[in-house]
Amino acid sequence: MKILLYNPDNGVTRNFMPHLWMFLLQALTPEKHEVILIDGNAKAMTREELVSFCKEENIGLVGIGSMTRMVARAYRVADSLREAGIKVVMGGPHVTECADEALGREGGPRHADAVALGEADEYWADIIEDAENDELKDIYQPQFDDKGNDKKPSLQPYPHIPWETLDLDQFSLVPKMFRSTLAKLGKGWGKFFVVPIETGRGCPYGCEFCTVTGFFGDSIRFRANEDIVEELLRLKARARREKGQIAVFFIDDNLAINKKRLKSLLKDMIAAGAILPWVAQISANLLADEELVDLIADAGGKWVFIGMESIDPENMASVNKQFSKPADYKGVLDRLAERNIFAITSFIFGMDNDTKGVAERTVEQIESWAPGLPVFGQLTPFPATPLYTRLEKEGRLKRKKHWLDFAPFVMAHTPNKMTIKEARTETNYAWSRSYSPKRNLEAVESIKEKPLQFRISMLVSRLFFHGIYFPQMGRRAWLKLLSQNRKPISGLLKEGLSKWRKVRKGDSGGSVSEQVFDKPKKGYS
Ligand code: B12
Ligand code: SF4
Repeated sequence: MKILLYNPDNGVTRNFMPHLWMFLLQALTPEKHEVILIDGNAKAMTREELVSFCKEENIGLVGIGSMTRMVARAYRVADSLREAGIKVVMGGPHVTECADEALGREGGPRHADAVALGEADEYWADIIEDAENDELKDIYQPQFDDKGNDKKPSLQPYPHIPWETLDLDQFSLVPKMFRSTLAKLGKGWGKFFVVPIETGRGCPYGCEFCTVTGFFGDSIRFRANEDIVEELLRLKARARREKGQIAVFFIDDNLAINKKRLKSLLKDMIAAGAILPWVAQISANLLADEELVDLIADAGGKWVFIGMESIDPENMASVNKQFSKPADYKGVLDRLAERNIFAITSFIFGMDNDTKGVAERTVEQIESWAPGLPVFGQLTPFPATPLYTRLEKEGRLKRKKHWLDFAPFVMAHTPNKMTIKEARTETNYAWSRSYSPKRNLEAVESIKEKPLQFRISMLVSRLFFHGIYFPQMGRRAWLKLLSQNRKPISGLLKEGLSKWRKVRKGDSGGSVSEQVFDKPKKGYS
């Protein structure tokens, strides 16, 4: 049977990396079946095109995965496929919590032939077998243990995802208009992929707004170090073979949740030379450990995603995240920046103690720290979270099923101390100020003592990052952005060119790129 795994586009713009679940389920599919992957964020297709594609390819089963924010879109795609007689199974965090909605048991239309609850690793093959025999059940879920809890996959062994041979072309991040020019610049510049890798699942912290503790559980399961190192080495070999740039996103919710285990993993990566540039999510409270931060730098860590949420400790307490202390944020970012690691800092507006002006107060603080990539969202009650239950009890939910009429940056409940409209204005202010040409220039200049490649990385990341959250896909949008940011771009280009000329005149050994992009010094600048 031919199976299509489809990820609907998120309605904003493209994701910067593919979703792991597709590769994982593909790897867990019995060999006799063929699996095709399409990510709507990377390869835009109308519903009609998708249906024709499935018919032409004789697809027997479509698997759709979705977060809450794109579930309405996922349902529409599923409806079109089912109308054309194609079987659909849906999985992921949203339908796990709202299975009845997907199955039309709440009075609305039915969208899926079957739903997959929780982690599907151990029963995905059963779904395929039942689909092949035309015996799909409504609901699939993990087996239960003696206490009636889901039996979670141990992750040891972990499926072999054949990164070395997978067709990743739809996921190259270099915009088409720049590919040929960049390819001429040097080895591997025409292609760039960010590949998701997990090293463990679960989080014990239970922040009020988060689905992770409920979904993956509060005890953590880790993969074996050797297995992760082997996966990284295969990716590194591919990057070398194809002369492409590959970076890794460790998608664990908190890579350092067990510091001892992370240190041992990083030491194993360093010993095996399994070093690729990587990004990981780590909470601020775990980044005070100097040895750990040194190891992160030595093992290739370039960016750390930190859920900072708010600069107001009262807000942090209100969402059960008081373990993360705003007073520590500056120190954490400085410690990282000393090692040339920068942070993607995530903030939430519309929290219970937020008042008008919160964006300005927050951004002012952010601007006094080491530069990074701030991200701003709003407090969102995802189904089955403690936050959803609390707001429902308090009668504060304005749109109980906000996902069915998803609107970016429009809150589903009224914040305590401002209106929904004000929360939106605050969020827009924070984004536009933080990624203005003025701020981009300041961010690059604030690290002028750093080697050239870190400043280029800071600027390029800033230009791209805004595009993850706001549409920035067309040639005109890009040209406008480049023109607005011409000052730092031309400054860095000039510096790079003059270094390049010097290197060409009096060659002192090593490759041109090694000499232009100074090798980072030990002891850090
Ligand atoms: C990586 C990640 C991202 C990446 C992008 C996603 C990507 N390309 O991978 C980034 C950083 C960009 C991101 C952004 C956001 N994210 Co995010 N992200 C994650 C994260 C950390 C890992 C996802 C992952 O790969 N997990 C590991 C895989 C193996 O698990 P899985 O996807 O759940 O898949 C398993 C099962 O669900 C099931 N399954 C899944 N799909 C399907 C489909 C079928 C057919 C079947 C049978 C089974 C199945 O089988 C899989 C194997 O067991 C999760 C948290 C988490 N631990 O999952 C949050 C998470 C998915 N994100 C979340 C959110 C809210 C967001 C944002 C909206 C945050 C924000 N306010 O901006 C944005 C949205 C961005 C956008 N434009 O869409 C929420 C979603 C909650 C919900 N109910 O929807 C999560 C769960 C985190 C949380 N705090 O609650 N995210
Ligand atoms: S927000 Fe992060 S730390 Fe808090 S429960 Fe979710 S995954 Fe864990």
